[in-house]
Amino acid sequence: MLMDCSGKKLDLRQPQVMGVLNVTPDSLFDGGRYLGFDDALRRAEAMAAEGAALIDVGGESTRPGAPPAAVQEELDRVLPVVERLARELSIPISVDTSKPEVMREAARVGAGLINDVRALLLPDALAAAAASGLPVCLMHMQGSPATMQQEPCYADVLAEVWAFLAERVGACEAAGISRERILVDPGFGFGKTLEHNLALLRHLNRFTGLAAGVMVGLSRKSMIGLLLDAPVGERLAGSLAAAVIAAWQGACIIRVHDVLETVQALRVCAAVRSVD
Ligand code: 8Y7
Repeated sequence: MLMDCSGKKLDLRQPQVMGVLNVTPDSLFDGGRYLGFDDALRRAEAMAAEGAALIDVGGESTRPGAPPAAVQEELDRVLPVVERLARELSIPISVDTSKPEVMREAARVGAGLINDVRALLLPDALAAAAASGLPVCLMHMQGSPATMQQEPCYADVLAEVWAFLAERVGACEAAGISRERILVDPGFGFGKTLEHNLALLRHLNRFTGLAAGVMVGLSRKSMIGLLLDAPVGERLAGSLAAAVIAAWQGACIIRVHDVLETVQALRVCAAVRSVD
């Protein structure tokens, strides 16, 4: 299936890699390294050359405990980068935001997808996303970034995350965003313990029927760190294993920091999966 991302086509029949481009001063892994405009462009070009099928540009840190960014600050960080990359690169540019103002402006300058960790729940976000005509990724989070890792609690994590995403898909459809433009994401690490994350990954295939596809972000997250007892810089192999487990179960977009390595791992996964 091909997803139309503002005129650029995204092939969801094979698992694809989304490269992370943080333009925040304080993100988890590459924070502070890609702040400058020229550095951000170079980094995005490198990820495209390594085989990324899309680039996710984010200007608000959602790491646990992070303070919220002001609207103007986020616009100032994100828009110039989205505009330039959308023009220069042949792959779609995704905007990682929850703010309706950022969605509207990013769409205007050429963004191809809206990636919202708050699943279009902020006031006016659903209307702004619908009006943009862009595909959306709806992510599950329990609580808010400030408090989400304090005491994550579920009676049945699979059922609750599934029900939340199903409700948000329904809300999108009611607002005029058709299913073929909707991706869902269980939100690894967003208000989840290691056990919750492992259960979601083990049973990720249960989410594939909810919308057009499943997206995941597992790259270098603390669940990998906990399993390996490794700092963020030493989580590549673990992240690749998690990416393959997700793709094997049908995830179609894997959001990562390490594009080349993940592209290679997914190519092997896709080749085996395509055998009858
Ligand atoms: C995710 C994400 C982050 C994720 C989606 C990090 C913006 C934290 N994680 N978006 N964003 N899914 N859809 O470690 O898992 O990259 S930020």
